[in-house]
Amino acid sequence: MAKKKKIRIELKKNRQKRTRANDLTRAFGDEKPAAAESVAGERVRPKGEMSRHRTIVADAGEGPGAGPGVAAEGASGRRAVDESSWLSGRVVRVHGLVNIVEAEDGRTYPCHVRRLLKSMAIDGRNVVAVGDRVWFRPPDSGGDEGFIERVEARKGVVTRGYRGRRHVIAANVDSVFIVSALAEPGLKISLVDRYLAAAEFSGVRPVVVLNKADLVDVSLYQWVVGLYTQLGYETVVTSAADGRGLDRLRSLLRKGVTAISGQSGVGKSSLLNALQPGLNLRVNEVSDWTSKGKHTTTTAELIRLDGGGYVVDTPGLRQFELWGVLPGELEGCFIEFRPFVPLCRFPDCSHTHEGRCAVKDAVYWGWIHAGRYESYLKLYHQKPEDGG
Ligand SMILES: Nc1nc2c(ncn2[C@@H]2O[C@H](COP(=O)(O)OP(=O)(O)OP(=O)(O)O)[C@@H](O)[C@H]2O)c(=O)[nH]1
Ligand SMILES: [Mg+2]
Ligand SMILES: [Zn+2]
Repeated sequence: MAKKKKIRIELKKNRQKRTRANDLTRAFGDEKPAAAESVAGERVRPKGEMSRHRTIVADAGEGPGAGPGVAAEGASGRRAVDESSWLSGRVVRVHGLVNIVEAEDGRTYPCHVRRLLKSMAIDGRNVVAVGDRVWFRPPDSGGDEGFIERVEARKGVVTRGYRGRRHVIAANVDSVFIVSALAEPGLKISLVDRYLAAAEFSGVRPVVVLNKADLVDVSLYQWVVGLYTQLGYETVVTSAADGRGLDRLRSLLRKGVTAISGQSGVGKSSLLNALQPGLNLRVNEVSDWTSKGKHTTTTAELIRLDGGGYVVDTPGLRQFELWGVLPGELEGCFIEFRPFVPLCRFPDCSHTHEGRCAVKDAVYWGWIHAGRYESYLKLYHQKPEDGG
């Protein structure tokens, strides 16, 4: 663990964004194979920094035949593929080894992933995630399952870290609702901050949703709304039970793909059911949220909404680690820290123990909320958070 950390710090080269263009060493280090270049769309880290993450399948082209999914095959002796029969679609559900792909005409096909694509993935998992845009070969006549031949480059991803591995929960996500409950289970600011940091890191627009407002005196939580609104995050107080806030959510959902995340039992599925009657997503029937019956939603699913837009209902996570975010990159995930970071005495200031730290000064003067700074420290020291 400690060894890993050391390597990571070397890689960090703090403040890479300020490196001048005439730095030849850096330019050299920047050279990447063409395939890596084309995945720039998969932003898993703040702008302007090199990615340490290898990407499974890269793609620059529009139609079948343009990307490395085929090129890689060519290197080992191109086989004859009839790409004209491929269809494009979107993965709406992953069931073990079978992926449900929705073609453009709305029909769904169960599909396996071609072995070549699997071998290109680092951990063998998550070659394909819900929301992925794919090209697939539909089942032959008489066959039951098709084959995913190519996966397009991803844009926004919702990931979680679990036992040191990165798990993509949803791909090509524009926005993420970070759902918390004001009660049952009680609000945990540090968990909200953790989700917010993850969203910043992935370049996905976060919306803070504070649900179960019917169970509390909302005036006691006005400061939370104020805190996140001042940071520039859309913050909505909702109740799946009495319907407040749902209109606002509905209008936020109208465009693009929104992932619904948050710990188990906060009411993610209930909110979606209330937003679109008829969805009938399974919700926890046990009203006592502390009892078993937790983790009612078990797989992510992409759902088309009547009013436009798509949502991905996700299962609450037991543990939510910020996979792949290095301690030195965290400062960029706390948006209000950004203006202060360049003012610290030491260019590689971690804002934890150093003297003349502009971030700590800002906390002292109240320009940065102390609770947010505490969340930063927790994340910096990689303390796992019980996500439900
Ligand atoms: N009073 C009240 N209860 C709610 C509200 N929203 C959800 N609940 C209840 O909270 C429990 C959990 O709701 P779910 O929708 O299953 O929660 P979830 O976030 O989807 O949980 P997972 O699928 O396990 O991640 C259920 O018993 C719901 O009836 C709300 O706004 N007010
Ligand atoms: Mg659910
Ligand atoms: Zn500092």
